[in-house]
Amino acid sequence: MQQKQALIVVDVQNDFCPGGALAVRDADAVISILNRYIGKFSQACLPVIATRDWHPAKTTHFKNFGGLWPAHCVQHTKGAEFHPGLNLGAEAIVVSKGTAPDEDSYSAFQGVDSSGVALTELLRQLGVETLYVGGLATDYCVKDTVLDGLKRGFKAVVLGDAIRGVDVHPTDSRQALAEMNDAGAITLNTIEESRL
Ligand code: VGL
Ligand code: ZN
Repeated sequence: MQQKQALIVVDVQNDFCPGGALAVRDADAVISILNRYIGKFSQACLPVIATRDWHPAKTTHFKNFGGLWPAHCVQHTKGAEFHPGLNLGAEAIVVSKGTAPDEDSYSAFQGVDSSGVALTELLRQLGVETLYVGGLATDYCVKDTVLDGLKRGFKAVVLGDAIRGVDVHPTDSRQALAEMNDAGAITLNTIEESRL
């Protein structure tokens, strides 16, 4: 595997998985695929970054306070925990986003690590050039993270079979993938993984 790559596992949290407050259909199907990528990246000593939606109980992101969504991924709740099936090693870097009560953004580039370092800064410090992005949800956080990454000069590879979308409208995920590809992201499916 070439160097200067990082894996970004987006928001694989209980609330986005079956039974969660904002469950994404078939979300748990991404877990075993992402576990294999996590294994590959860890083995190659390449960074693994796990993002999480990390909201306060009151935020303009939630329906009750003027936003779009039912309450989800509230800080320190079970719903905000990573799915127990996700094998994040101790070396995984956790990036939290959506933490401000007036924040209604989706991109992981709005997030910070446990020391408050922003994602762009982290990636630059690690010498990362290419982002491999999978997780939830295709039409929100995955999309905005990939588009933001491209804007900031990173190359982006979308892990095509390791993403699932909310699909408020049935074609949202398909459109999101098309938008990411139009902006310059490549899609990789595990069948083609031998390229890594
Ligand atoms: C997300 C909806 C609401 C996401 C976060 O991470 O894709 N989607 N909050
Ligand atoms: Zn959210």
